Amino acid sequence: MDKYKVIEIKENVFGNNDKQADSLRVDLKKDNTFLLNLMSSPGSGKTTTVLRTIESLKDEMRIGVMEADIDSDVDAATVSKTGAKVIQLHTGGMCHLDADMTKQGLVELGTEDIDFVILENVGNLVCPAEFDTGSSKNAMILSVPEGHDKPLKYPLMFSIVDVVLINKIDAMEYFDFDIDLVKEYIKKLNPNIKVIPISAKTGEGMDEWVDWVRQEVKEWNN
Ligand SMILES: Nc1nc2c(ncn2[C@@H]2O[C@H](COP(=O)(O)OP(=O)(O)O)[C@@H](O)[C@H]2O)c(=O)[nH]1
Ligand SMILES: [Mg+2]
Repeated sequence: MDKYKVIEIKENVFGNNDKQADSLRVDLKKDNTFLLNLMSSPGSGKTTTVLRTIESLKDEMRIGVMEADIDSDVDAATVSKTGAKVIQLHTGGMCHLDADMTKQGLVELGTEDIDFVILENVGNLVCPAEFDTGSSKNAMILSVPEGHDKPLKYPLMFSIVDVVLINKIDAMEYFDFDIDLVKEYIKKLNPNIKVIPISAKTGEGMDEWVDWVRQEVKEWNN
């Protein structure tokens, strides 16, 4: 049997989310725990990227994963096989996590023995962009089959993240995906953003991604 907890998290409708997010960041900083909020559409490769990231960093830092989903435990079951500490969060129909829900997850996960927590947010390019989870940094994945026009359709998501992974570049030849154009769209929305083309399948580009994570975790703990 794989070992992971499944918890039902509830939205706190009375709190001020921005304030709760700031306060969660202060607590995480004190704890030397770096929280990465990873967002994307369903199927763009979050879980596959999480698996590769754990594989690359598990000997350097203690990693925890919070898998958020409306109802299933599929991703927690997959990630628990890596040996990383993982819990499944059920949002009970909500298509995002807010800071209080994230905190409920972190309390259940237990962060005292964790340096780096990855939150795989609910698959959606709209609602998760509207709620600060209290994360140290925000990342998103855009995969090649989704098309290069997505920054034009979901500008908020592209403007609130620190890094965009362009995933499934191994499949580039089968899709009409203009990587230079997508970078141009993204930089127009968010000039300071980092864009990293990867294939979570073949591992291409993963070194640059993992270096980014390593650097951010180091800075957070300084
Ligand atoms: N060709 C290709 N397929 C990928 C890549 N990354 C993920 N996939 C596939 O895309 C599907 C969805 O991936 P998953 O990680 O579950 O996406 P999530 O829903 O965002 O967590 C799976 O069939 C993966 O094997 C990639 O880099 N290249
Ligand atoms: Mg997933």
